[in-house]
Amino acid sequence: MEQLISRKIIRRYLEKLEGALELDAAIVGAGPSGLVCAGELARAGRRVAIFERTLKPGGGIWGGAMLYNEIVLQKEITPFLEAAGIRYESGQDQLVTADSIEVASALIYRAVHAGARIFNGVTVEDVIFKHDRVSGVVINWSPVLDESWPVDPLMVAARCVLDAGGHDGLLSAKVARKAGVRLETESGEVMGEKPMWAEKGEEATVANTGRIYPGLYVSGMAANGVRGSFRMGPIFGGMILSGQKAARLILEEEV
Ligand code: 48F
Repeated sequence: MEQLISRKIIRRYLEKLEGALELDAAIVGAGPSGLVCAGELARAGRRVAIFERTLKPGGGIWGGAMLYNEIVLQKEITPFLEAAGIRYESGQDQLVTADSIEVASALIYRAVHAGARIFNGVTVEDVIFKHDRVSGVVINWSPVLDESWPVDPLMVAARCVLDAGGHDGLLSAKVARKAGVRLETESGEVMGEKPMWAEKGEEATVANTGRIYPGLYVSGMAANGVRGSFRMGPIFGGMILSGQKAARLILEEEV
């Protein structure tokens, strides 16, 4: 019995991993923008996988604000919330609140159920860079990297890569540094996130979402980190719109 359990798990996992070695889009990080983008691309029939460093897809959603597990969204996002089956509380102003656990689990379920694969505990440590284009990701088990063990990674080919890795745009910075290229930003490099300004940060995260190098896209807070815009804290409408915009652009421009 025990060996049957093990065999089933090993076989199935390897089937999933092997099925993800050639992707239309490889997404770095299962925060809200990455999850929304993955769900939209999978619903459009594209091969998409998310590689998430931690055990827990959902990124910054779970903890709400200072562990108060509620998040705030703009009223205009409510059609998306309703389609995703997420309940919310509405008042007189332009903001609604939702339970962060319900939002995180709904976004994860929607992405996976639409056909996106999430590989948790896997870090994207580098990209494949060929013919002046980002062409995939280089992955390794997060604990291997945390322990600095000298273990070589595996590689996944992808027609494009989305850096949805959150606040600092670290992967994009690594691409620019290691490939020695200028990114499609004002300064040609990762500009660094600015302090808090909720309204500006929300607008910017959507405006900043897009291609920053052939084959490389940014969304969510990584987009603000890369293009030097403000942060916005526990308001999440911009993250959802950013994920949708990333998917739209990838469908139009890449796959
Ligand atoms: O930061 P994060 O939640 O992504 P986001 O879509 O959303 C930001 C908001 O949660 C919040 C905010 C309010 O609107 O400002 O912060 O920008 O999630 C990013 C995910 O990417 C993972 C990381 O563990 C997190 O779950 N991640 C980061 N770098 C890597 C990675 C990497 N190199 N490889 C794999 N996963």
